[in-house]
Amino acid sequence: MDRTLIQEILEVVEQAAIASARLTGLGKKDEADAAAVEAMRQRMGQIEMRGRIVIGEGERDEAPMLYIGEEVGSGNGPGVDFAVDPCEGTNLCANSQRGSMAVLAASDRGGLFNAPDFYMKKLAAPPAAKGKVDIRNSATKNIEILSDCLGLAADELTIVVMDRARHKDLISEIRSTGARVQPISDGDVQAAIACGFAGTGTHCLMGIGAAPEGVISAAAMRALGGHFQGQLVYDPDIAQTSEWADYTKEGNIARLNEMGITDIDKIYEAEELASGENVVFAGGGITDGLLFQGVKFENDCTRTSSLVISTLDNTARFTNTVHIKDGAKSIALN
Ligand code: VTB
Repeated sequence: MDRTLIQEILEVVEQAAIASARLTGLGKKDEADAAAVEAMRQRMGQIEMRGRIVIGEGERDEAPMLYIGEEVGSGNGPGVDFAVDPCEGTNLCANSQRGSMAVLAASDRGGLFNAPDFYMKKLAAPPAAKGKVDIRNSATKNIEILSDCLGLAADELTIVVMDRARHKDLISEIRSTGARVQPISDGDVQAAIACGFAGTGTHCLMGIGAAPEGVISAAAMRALGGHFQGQLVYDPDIAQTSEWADYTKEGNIARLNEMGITDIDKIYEAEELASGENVVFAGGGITDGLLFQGVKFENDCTRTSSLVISTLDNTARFTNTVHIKDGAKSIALN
């Protein structure tokens, strides 16, 4: 991978964000996702690379595009692996709520963990707390450590947790320390990355979300120097999701084993989930969010706001782009 890829990848998430933003608020989450997928794939096709999807829309038989194993790009050039989530937070997009974005992570061949479509217990925290908080600790202990590392009292900390039945006890425990809980309906990737930047008002992400999204969050946090750890969740009693109504713990363990994952309780560090020599994260706002604004459609242009974080040059680039329409007469500065 080289630095020219950063610009190309930026355009990939911009195009995906624009495509699904056209469907924002229409209550059509599958269509919004499909539009982002198509735009992402099309723009990826123009990149001089031997790209491969390692985390995508599903297995080949369930996803027409950006399926796991699909080759993307021109077929020449560097080998690049991608984890993509073209419309992260499809419900947020469908309901025109904050926090929906087009995201991907890229790395050298073999540099991203091929996460199974399972759940993952996650812990994300700012760079100052990296390696100090630990997913093995209780929430109470981690809040104590976070408080020390950030120089903030517990009641000055905001911990984001997905608003799910499985987190009832976790939420009570966090509140009992005095820390604030911000429950979110969706979009734990954005919440995780927001922990990597001071001033977002998000200090920590705790709890269980999807594993594939965990790899994308890990890539961003690795490149930023923030803390991220993940542990696969295979017990339906812990995940408490209707998605797993017909699954058993034993069946899930067997599925993991079939995929070659035998150390099922392993705790993955960000550097293991995104282990490549170089890692790039890119996110483009579909709706407004904590990190950047959503797509704005105007008479003469379309505006996008994106973030690319890269170990290639140790940068986090926030980019506002004006996509000029044919025959544009007047483009405001911002
Ligand atoms: C998680 C989370 C995502 O969907 O995948 C969630 O990581 C699904 O979890 O950010 P449930 O099955 O419990 O609903 C998102 O919130 C959005 O894609």
